[in-house]
Amino acid sequence: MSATPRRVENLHTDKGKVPVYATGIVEQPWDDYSADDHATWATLYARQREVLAGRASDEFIQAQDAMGMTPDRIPRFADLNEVLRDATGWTLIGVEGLLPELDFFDHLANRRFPVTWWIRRPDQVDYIEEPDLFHDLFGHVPLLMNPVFADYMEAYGRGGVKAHGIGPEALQNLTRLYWYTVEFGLIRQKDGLRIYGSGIVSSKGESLHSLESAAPNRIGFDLERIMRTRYRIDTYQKTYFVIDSFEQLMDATRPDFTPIYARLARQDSIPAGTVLDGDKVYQRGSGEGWASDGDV
Ligand code: HBI
Ligand code: FE
Repeated sequence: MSATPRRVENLHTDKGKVPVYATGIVEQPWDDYSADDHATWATLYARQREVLAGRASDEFIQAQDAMGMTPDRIPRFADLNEVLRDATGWTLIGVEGLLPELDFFDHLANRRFPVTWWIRRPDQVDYIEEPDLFHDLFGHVPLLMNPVFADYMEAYGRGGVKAHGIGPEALQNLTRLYWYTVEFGLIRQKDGLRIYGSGIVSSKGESLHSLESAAPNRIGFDLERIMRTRYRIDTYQKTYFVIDSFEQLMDATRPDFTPIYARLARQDSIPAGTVLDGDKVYQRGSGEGWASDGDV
């Protein structure tokens, strides 16, 4: 067994937090996880499953159970890969932390999902600034069992590789799409709004905030609206976008985005907390009705 890889975390400088990018692929050092590591997984897993009952989308809960994830101990990537590969052809690879965007997109385009090999320390249980094993494994991996979402993630990766070749503005537009769907997306079920975004499902506070707080906007999915909307990474989101289904998400990514990027380049970006005329605004936790300024 090679030596345990080192944790790669954001650098805290006098200019604030600077993300550190590492591109290496590492074997999951499963035998090196400490009792604290497994206890952190168990605590977070049990707590989140309790919070997510009635709040996470049905697909998320079904997928996580189908994967055979449990709170007992940190899952082995090799075990999950057997189930995941059969279901949708995706496999997990161990990484040290955040990857440069092109590396990340290339992995997604080849149905490889990068999972950080290390889990947060016990004192970081309530908040950690960068994606750790819990965020990636508990938050991102289950929905890769869902065939439509699995297709969306591959299509997203392919789009990311293309956007990277077009330029920084196209990349920014596309990164916003990832942020407001894969990381912080809500989905409408007949019994109400539910969470599917990984950044929400892996956070107790945001799981409650996203559905029950009066503060954030909840706006119906609109591709170009999302691609224009700015976001912050260090606070709860001011706006969540709501899809009707993963098919809607997959359909939205079918067209070639090049003309969309060209159109967006001529438009201003939208501050995160803004509501525009014509936005489909959902009330908190609502399932059926939505009201918009232009509603008749
Ligand atoms: N790297 N390991 C890892 N995990 C991510 O979720 C990730 C990343 N690099 C870039 C990134 N996400 C976002 O900028 C995406 O929007 C591309
Ligand atoms: Fe993430």
